[in-house]
Amino acid sequence: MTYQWDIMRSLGINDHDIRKFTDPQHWLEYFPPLAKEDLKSLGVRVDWRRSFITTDANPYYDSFVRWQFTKLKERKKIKFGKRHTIFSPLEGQPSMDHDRATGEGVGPQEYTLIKMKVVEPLPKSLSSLAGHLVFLVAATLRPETMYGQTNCWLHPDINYIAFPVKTGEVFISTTRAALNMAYQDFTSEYGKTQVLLHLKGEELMGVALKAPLTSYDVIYTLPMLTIKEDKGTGVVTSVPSDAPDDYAALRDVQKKKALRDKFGITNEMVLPYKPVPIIDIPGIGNLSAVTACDQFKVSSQNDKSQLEKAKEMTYLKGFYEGVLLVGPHSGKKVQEAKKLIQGDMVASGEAVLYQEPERSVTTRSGDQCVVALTNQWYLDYGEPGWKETVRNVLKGVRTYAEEVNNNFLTTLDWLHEHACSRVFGLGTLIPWDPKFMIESLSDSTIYMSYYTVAYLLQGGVVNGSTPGPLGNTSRADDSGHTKCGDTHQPCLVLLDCGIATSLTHFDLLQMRALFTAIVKGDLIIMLM
Ligand code: A2H
Repeated sequence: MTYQWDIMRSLGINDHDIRKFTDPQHWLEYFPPLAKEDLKSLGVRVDWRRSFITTDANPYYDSFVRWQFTKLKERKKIKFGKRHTIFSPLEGQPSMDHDRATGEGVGPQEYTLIKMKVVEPLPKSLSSLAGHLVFLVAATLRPETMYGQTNCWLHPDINYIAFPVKTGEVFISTTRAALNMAYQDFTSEYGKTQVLLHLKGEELMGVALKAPLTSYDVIYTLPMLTIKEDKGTGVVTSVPSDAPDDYAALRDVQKKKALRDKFGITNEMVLPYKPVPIIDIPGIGNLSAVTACDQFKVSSQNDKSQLEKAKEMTYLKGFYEGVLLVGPHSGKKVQEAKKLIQGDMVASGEAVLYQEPERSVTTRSGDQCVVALTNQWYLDYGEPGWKETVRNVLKGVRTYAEEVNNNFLTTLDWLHEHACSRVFGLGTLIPWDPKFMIESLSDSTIYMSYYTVAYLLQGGVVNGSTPGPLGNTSRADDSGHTKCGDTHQPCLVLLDCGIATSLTHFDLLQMRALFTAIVKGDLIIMLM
């Protein structure tokens, strides 16, 4: 493990001086002049008059960001509420891209947790839970396939825990998934799980379950060796009609008596279970996984390359062209039925929604992130009207490379609520709720425009401690108000103070379009 202290030593800073960095302000004083010297020695040509610090150590920039956020709030683009966010339990706050050591760009992934009820009397390994309703909770992306469940998969070597949830029921999953659930209000104490039992997968083999929607009265837990510990709950429901992984693994257990014997699986738990036709895919049929595994001669659950081909053949086509053959939504396309069936199961208490990071996210402090429901200020980037405005603006922006334009469009598609508050760090405090700070990506969306006028305000003094060429007039006072112009609107003030040149600067940098996108034309009108 390399500590920050080691990195600073490697930069040639002595122990006495390293101590000073415990004051975050010291970073702002120490590094900028050195970076400037390095850049100069590289021969980089820079207009140093436009350098500035982007925290509240610089009152000019601070007032610029406060103005931006006040404006967004007035326009109802910033909201408050519980939202699913990538979150660091150690730091106790959302972990945004800048805070991460791994997992940049990773967001929450939603799964449906299928509640598979352990049939009473409880098996020996769970006997201490007698009197509780106990569920193995399986994470699936395909709730509409639950009509075809034939068994439940557990990995014999993975560790699971049994823990109580708010409803009084007991869930069984991996510890990692339980922690995510605890941060999503599943447990009675936020962020905490009370472990009732530690169980190895092999102790839970051959357990009888009652699962929602399936035509089989009782199904059993069986071993699957390809289950990943760091995905979902480590409990996987098996639909051999539509998932090649499930079909291959079920065939393995059905064919290999030695495998059954090893885990105490009896014939009755496996042999009567056949894939059930539940979805028709035009051109493939109503047992797509069986057809695909046969076609690609998948030999076992470990036949990775052939399974990949089988999955490629079935999944995409199944989603876009598959038609449901069973249940109240029979005849509907899979795409349409998925949400409806998910909704039905959630409403009836047979399933719950669960989220986790779509890939591993670790913070710079080394913490493994979860998805948490947290109260926070968030930018409502998902609002359709706002997106439409931005799309229209983008039509008028020359991006030179088509790829850049496409990247903007793709981002606009997936962009949704974005947490913009945090509880510690450097930056600008939220003007109307100063116990929160504006997160360091959110305060940089239009900061480039500040370069256009920075030299007039600060004249190269990075923390704005001495007035720039414009004098002291446009500097914000403590409340965010400025001496000239009306309330907390530094940009407007700049104009009031006579910066006619800024219009040209904005045009030059093509900032106009960006501004329109973000504040719906406000600045343009002001600049005009
Ligand atoms: B799916 P993604 Cl019918 N290890 O549910 C391995 N696989 C796991 C897992 C784990 N820890 N946790 C969940 N899964 C499986 C049904 C299904 C699924 C069908 C068709 C496709 C399909 C029945 N099994 O998934 O890596 C679960 O199997 C194909 C995408 O997060 C879950 O949904 O994309 C899926 O993998 C989640 O995979």
